Amino acid sequence: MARAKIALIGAGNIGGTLAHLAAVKELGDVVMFDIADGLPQGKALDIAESGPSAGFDAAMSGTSDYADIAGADVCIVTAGVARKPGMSRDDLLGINLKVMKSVGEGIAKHAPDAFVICITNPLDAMVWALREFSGLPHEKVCGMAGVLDSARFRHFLAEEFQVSMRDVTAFVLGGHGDTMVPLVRYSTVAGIPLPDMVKMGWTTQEKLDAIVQRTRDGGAEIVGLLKTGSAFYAPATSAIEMAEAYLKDQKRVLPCAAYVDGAYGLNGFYVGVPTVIGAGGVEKVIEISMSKEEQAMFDSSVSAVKGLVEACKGIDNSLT
Ligand code: A3D
Repeated sequence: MARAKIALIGAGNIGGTLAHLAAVKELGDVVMFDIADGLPQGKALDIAESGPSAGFDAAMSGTSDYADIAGADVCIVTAGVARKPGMSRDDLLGINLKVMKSVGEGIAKHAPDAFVICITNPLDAMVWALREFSGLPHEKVCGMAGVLDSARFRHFLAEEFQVSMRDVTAFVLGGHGDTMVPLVRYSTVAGIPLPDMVKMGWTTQEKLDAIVQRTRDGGAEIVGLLKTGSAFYAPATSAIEMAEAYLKDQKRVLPCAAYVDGAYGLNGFYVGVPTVIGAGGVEKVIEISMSKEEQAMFDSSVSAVKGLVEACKGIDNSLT
């Protein structure tokens, strides 16, 4: 069987890491697209030259011509600008909306059958705009945020409990941003819900609350440390987990920014929810029951995303 083709739109920090991970995991041949002259070609050649030592079989190429993404099975979009210290994700809206227009048109023309994973911020609004500009089926366009947010939550919890990250599951809902909703009740250590871990004396409610807040601020913490850009290793790894679920029809249960039509009282809206990802793309949106308090947090997250979508419509009147 021919190898899968993975197109990476944007060859910056996340794009380069995506290419390296896709190669090492032998997920398929990789084409990196970027408007920066020489950047995708240089990174592709560098990664290809790591192949003999790493021992992978995957072709790597770089391009500034959308025709080269033709027939891609997966497109992962990181094109645009990233945050600098003092900027919120929402500050990126106007610039990245224009980028989504060109990317959406490029994918529609050359890779209309791809499963598209958007990472560009502000995520929930950009994935919506990318879907609008590309016209692809809603289940084939989603956004990566929940896998990263829950990975951060899991990492902090594993540190607190001094247990393996593999045994910590975490659940994060809502938009990617300050209003994200880490669901403590559905997060566990080997099946033991976090509120029970508090009762068992493994941590205190105060410490748990601080971890939840650190998870919400996880992106800003890294921006503050790096000073010249935002996180890229963990975001790339999270998107690769989603791409692999699609390419291998794994039916993984992963949180992502998905099109929700009917569930959660929403009709036709992109927001972070638990989903099943397999060969059909986002095959299912899982609707969980929420307490009043959780519902209130989710509602405020949804209204923050709605505000961004309205702002996009105000900037580009082809969006309705
Ligand atoms: P960066 O290293 O700046 O790479 C972005 C690349 O996009 C650059 O190489 C640009 O040349 C390229 N680019 C700009 N305009 C275009 C265009 N029109 N077509 C093609 N390529 C273009 O950024 P990065 O890789 O660190 O981050 C990429 C995006 O991901 C940013 O918007 C970040 O805010 C976002 N991000 C999201 C998360 C989530 O969890 C959702 C996490 C981290 C970063």
